[in-house]
Amino acid sequence: MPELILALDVLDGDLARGIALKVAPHIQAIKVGYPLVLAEGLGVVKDLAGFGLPLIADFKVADIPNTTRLITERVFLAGFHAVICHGFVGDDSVDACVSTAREYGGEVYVVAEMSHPGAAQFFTGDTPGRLAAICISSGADGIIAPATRPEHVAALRGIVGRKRILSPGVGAQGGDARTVAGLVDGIIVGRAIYEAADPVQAARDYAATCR
Ligand code: OMP
Repeated sequence: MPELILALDVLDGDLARGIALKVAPHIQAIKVGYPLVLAEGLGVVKDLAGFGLPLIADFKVADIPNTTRLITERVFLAGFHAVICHGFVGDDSVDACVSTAREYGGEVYVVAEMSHPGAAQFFTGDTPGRLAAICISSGADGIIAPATRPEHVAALRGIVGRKRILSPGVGAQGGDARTVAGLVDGIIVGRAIYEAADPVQAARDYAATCR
């Protein structure tokens, strides 16, 4: 049964807190990225932590190991529970992210393949599989894999085994929650919940899909 993860990419702190409050009973985690943090500051993380749900930092960290370590420290000191990093920078950077996360009891997810159309330019051939293999070698907790390409998610499951797969691209990007629900550990949904006429009902519906 996959978790439902809300991608809270709104730009206003009050709006973010209001949506989180309403949909919290129907979701298992909240993902926060650059849009909300750059608009409202890192303090918003402490507010959202009040809902008692794990908070995933979607900063798609992609840097040299030292900078990755510094970023990852700030992520967990800010109150996040997990961080998303890129794997294409190489296993030394992912290793730095994982070892730093472990110092704080945090989780790391490595992007194996992205969900948007342009991802087909570089996340091709054996690249997603090699990125998924970095998740294994680094001891990361799982990968990000695209709901928009469920057959790729199925192939990546064959590589990561019991590691967790979190899958964005559902709803606004055209991915179908039902199709990937049986393949993944979490579906990530943003606009299809927070821009819905009734976000609570939308979250309820996705949660039902996950059951
Ligand atoms: P919606 O398209 O509004 O549901 O949002 C999807 C969320 O997942 C956004 O926060 C994206 O930044 C994120 N995401 C993708 O859409 N595609 C990816 O390949 C990876 C991510 C991610 O790492 O979360």
